[in-house]
Amino acid sequence: MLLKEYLTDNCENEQLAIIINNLADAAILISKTIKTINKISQSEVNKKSINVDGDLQKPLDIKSDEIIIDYLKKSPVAGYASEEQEGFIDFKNNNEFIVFADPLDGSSNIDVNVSIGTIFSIMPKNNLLLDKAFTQSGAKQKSSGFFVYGPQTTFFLTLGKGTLLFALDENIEMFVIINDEVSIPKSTSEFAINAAYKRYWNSPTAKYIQDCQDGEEGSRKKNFGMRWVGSLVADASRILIRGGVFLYPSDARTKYKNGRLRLTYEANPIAFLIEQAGGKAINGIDDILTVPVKNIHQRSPLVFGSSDEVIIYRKHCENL
Ligand code: AFP
Repeated sequence: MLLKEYLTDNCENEQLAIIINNLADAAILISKTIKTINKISQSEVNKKSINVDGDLQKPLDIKSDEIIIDYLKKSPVAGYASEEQEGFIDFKNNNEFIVFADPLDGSSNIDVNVSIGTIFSIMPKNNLLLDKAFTQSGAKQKSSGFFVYGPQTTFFLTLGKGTLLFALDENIEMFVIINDEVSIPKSTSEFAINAAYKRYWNSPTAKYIQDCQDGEEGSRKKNFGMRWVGSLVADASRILIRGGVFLYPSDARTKYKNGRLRLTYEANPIAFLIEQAGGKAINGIDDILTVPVKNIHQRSPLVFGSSDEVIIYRKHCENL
């Protein structure tokens, strides 16, 4: 079944269906743009700038954001917030839905050909003025998804009725369902964390990871493996497909005392997909989807994946 057909049959709100179809078309263009990178001079690719939050910004980050804005301007969308924009864009209309996006997540992997992607979250304004609508908690999402530009271009989507996985059929340039009921295994023996920052970890994180590393001789009585792509969409895709637990906790670095990832356009959309696939997503203690939003670029600790492991990690945080 094609994405368009799935949305016709399952998305009650026609405007929401149009927005998702247009975001999918934007992703297809972003995917193509990335693949033609060899036609962009290497100096252009490596040109760096800094975004509003002090993070590295590359030409493809900006290009991806521009592509999404072009497609949203053709969609029934009232406003747009992005990692690459300081404040939200007001499209000056009375449309009901607003969109958050990380236009190109994992951009430090662009010039080394590692999977990167686009993350989005869609919410209704709920009769709020735009500035208030953009500070609603993740529980208000009506849809979220992310595209992975990797060996295949894939697309995880939720409308709040489970999580689905699509793959781009390059011959017809359309997304086709390959799994209509993505389900994360409750248990796992694979964790994902950037172990280089061990000296910055809080004690719950240090305890949880040490127990995993102690293997079957330790308290967990089983061996664990580790993966860390350095691209949230790639790690989330693996976890949605085969299970696992992802941790980007708060740490002792000043810039990351609330974690590195952003709540509105990274943690919230990922958490919605993970929960709809039977997993859990927390900031340590609280479910991500309940965390109050104070501003668009607010950072949050993020631990998500196989529910058994997230529960064990949460117990360490509760015992802190
Ligand atoms: P970039 O977009 O700057 O590459 O950051 C990617 C990311 O936001 C997320 O996709 C990764 O999971 C995480 O940062 C990697 O962070 P570290 O580089 O600190 O491991």
